[in-house]
Amino acid sequence: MPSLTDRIEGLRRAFEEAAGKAADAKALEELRTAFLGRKKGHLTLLFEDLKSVPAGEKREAGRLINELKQAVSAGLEAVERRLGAARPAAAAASAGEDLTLPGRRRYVGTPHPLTLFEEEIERIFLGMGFTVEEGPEIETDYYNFEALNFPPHHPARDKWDTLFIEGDLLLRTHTSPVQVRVMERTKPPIRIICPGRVFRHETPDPTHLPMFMQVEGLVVDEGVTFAHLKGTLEYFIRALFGEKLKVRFRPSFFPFTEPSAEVDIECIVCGGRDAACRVCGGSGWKEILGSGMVHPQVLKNVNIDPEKYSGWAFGLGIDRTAMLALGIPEMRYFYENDLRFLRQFGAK
Ligand code: 2NM
Repeated sequence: MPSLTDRIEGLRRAFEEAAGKAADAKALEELRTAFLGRKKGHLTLLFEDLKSVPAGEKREAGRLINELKQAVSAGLEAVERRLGAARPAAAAASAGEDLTLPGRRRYVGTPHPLTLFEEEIERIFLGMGFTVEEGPEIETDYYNFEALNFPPHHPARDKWDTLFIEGDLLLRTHTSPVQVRVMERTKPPIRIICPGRVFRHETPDPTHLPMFMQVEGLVVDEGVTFAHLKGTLEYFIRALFGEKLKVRFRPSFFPFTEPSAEVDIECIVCGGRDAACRVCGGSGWKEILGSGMVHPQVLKNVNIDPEKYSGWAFGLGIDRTAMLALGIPEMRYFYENDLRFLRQFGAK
């Protein structure tokens, strides 16, 4: 039996020779097991034999075994580095690949820009205590027009604006019928917004489509005034477009509100400085929504007492407002589902 010192020296040489020859991951693992294996590895056996070394020589023998263990660990790491660096480069070269090319990005789907914009509007109103309500896209004449105080011969009832289905049925031209339905079944206070698709008999052009998105809002309670309408809509518009934006209220008319107002914001494209601006036409203002105090007749129609309660409402086109906010020149882009357009929005 050779001395422990000789065995250590022999194992060191054996390791170095084997490490130099190891050419693949399998050889590396075999070498690791042979030397560091927990049960039968050379080093485990050496540590076991250390027990029978005479007391005076134990210290020095232990030091030598530990030294070998460190040398083996370092040697295995060196082999691992050599194999790791060589393998992909060699494999790639033989397969004719160029590892310096950038990776291919995989496109995962993202929410539609109109969905993102609708959610942003919802977030602002949810923050003010509103809730979101939805309703049917196919409506009756009553909910779409009559309950909303449309006179029998009002032009908006004309077939040029409304897509009729049959009999009493039509495609809703706004989301106001959702608000009528909520008022019918809810005792004030009411604070809701109603987003959804609406339909009009329109010839498509850059800013008109027969189907688009709208969001309407409604507040009904005791003591609600035009000041609440102004304050709430101004807060909403500034939250959406920016705090410093100029906003103006301009008298208007709707059958279902009295008084009524349209709301303009300063043109965010030219700021009123371009007489030929394609967005505001040089006026410096851009209309973004219609609003007003709910007509007492509308409240009566849903059995809410207009002597006790009052309300205000607004309606806004999501598509048109998103076009303005995002600088999109064609409403059709929202519905063509061209990936080159859609990929510009949402998380990448
Ligand atoms: C608008 C403009 C002004 C409106 C009114 C109502 C209801 F149901 F309460 F009477 N809903 N929405 C309204 C008011 C809508 O859209 C331009």
